Amino acid sequence: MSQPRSEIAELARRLDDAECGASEIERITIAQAAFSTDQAYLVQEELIALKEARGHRVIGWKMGLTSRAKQLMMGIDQPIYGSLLDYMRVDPGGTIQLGSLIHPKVEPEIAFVLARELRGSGLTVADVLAATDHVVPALEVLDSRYVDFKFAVPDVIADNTSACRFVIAEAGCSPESADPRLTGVVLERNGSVELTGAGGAVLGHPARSVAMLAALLDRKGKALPAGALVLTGGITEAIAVAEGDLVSAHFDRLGSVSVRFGR
Ligand code: OOG
Ligand code: MG
Repeated sequence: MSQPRSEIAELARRLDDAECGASEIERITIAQAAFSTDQAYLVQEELIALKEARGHRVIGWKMGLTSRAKQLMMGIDQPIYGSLLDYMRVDPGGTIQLGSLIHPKVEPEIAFVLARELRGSGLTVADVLAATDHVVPALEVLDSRYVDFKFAVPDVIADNTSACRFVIAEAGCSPESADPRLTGVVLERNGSVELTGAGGAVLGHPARSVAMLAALLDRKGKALPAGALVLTGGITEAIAVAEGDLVSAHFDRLGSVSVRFGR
């Protein structure tokens, strides 16, 4: 079912306002049960265009719902993608102010930085690894713009997959010196272990998440350019945060990344 351009634009504006005003909104599929995944990606594109019109830049991509932990947590078993914009990037060890967010959660991820363009729908793990410059520890901070952080697939796609903030460690490793599938991670809050996992939780190999992203973008005639930054998806569940929390993710061989939450 096609939807008038004006409705797509209106949904994007509502989501953008919710993010900018840190106020939650009702999910789209409550009023529009037939709202589809294809329509949702159009809303996402429009939402990003609104931000670009204000001077923001897309600086990377993210995959979501790529691990069983995340799929079970959110009740959705379909991987999805979104864009990362410049204002979302926080320096490692930096502070995120909770006052400008709705109900943020944080999750550990392995990020890929590409040395070469990746394009097409049939890429293998080996193709992705051969095109990878380095892999690097990341924390993603999600903040669904929907009431109670609850949504169906089209809702979360329209909402740019809950993208909010992200932190990338200063240094990573080549995928030859640290196998991303076997890379273990320990997620800590204020020095106590909260959750643990390994890269293989992400679609069997986090490089498969990059291949799936390339395939999804290919349907739109797009490629991942050389230098692209890709967050491959939460390895563990995401944890809710409170003022004063220091959250850190320690990855075998890759290193650590942390972020603090302020008022
Ligand atoms: C959707 C985004 C999921 C991930 O890494 O699984 C995501 C959500 O859970 O709000 O970023
Ligand atoms: Mg994520």
